[in-house]
Amino acid sequence: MSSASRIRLVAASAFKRDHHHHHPHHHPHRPHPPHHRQLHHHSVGIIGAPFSKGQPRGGVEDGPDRIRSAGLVGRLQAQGCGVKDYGNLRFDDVADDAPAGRVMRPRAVGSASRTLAHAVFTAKTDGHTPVMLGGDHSLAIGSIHGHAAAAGGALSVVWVDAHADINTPLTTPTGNVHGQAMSYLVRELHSKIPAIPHFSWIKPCVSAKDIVYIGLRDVDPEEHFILKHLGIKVFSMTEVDGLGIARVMEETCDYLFSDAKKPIHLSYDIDAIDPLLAPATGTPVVGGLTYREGIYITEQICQTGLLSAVDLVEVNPKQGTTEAQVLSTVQTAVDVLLGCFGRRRGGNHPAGYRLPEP
Ligand SMILES: [Mn+2]
Repeated sequence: MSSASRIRLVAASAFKRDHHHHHPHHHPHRPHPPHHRQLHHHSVGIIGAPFSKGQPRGGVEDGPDRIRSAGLVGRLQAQGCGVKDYGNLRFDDVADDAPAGRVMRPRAVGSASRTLAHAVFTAKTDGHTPVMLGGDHSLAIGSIHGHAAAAGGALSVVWVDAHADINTPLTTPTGNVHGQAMSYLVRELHSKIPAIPHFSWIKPCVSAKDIVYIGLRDVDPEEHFILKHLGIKVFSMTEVDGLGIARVMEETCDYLFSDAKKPIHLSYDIDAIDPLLAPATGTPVVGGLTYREGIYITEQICQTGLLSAVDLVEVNPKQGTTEAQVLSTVQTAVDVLLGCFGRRRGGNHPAGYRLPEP
């Protein structure tokens, strides 16, 4: 082998390694956004929350381990993130958990949410960006509550979902708390929430004006009333179709940053993504986000430099009819999370990278 071709091989392998590692860095000739530095210092705290009692289907408790099995930790590390995996939470069994009004399994949900709130609070105060792997979306009660307590001030919530999950205990058609999670958190709905066993610790901690929904396409009439009545910002699939996802994200950021730049809580329900790609979920709805739209949301949220906690919920391996369906759902979930922490589809390279000299 000539020395010239050996050099080419060395250079090629260096680039291959670099490509493989996906280190986040902007190309040097482009101006860096002001939050540029933060892209290199993600420290992720993974919290598994194998909880399914906010809805009736078994299997969603297997979500955290399936998402880990797809290589989440290693891939986050490969793109330059520090990762602490706190493992899976263990939730108390509640023997007698009769419905409270329409609300199903209230004691189990209330107590699991409280456990999760403490875990998210701890991960935040340890200096990590918590990633809560669900489990069903009732877990957002605990996740957002714990995040708000640790942040100490107002949060923005970006809720990416086919559903609004904002039924109150009195409007819920099913009683499942995963369809009510937001109602317990919004200050403006506080007077509409009755007392529920094991829920008394929950204090509303998000203002209606600090919420943006993206991807909605299955909203109950009572929920639609709430969204309109409170003036909550919604980019349903109609707006995604009409404006395009780039404009939706531009408007999302303009809206959220119009007064102060608050930490962002991203609550990402995998059912926001079209069920052709992410079918292994409890309540799939046709006409969802494409892979590209779903990932673009995460790239743009990451670029704000304000992402402060993430939920990835409702991956239910038992709802897949084939292993390929489960894998497609799980791999999409992993890509959503990688996008939250600096992965760019245009490629990345480490900050200190230097071309090999001949
Ligand atoms: Mn949801």
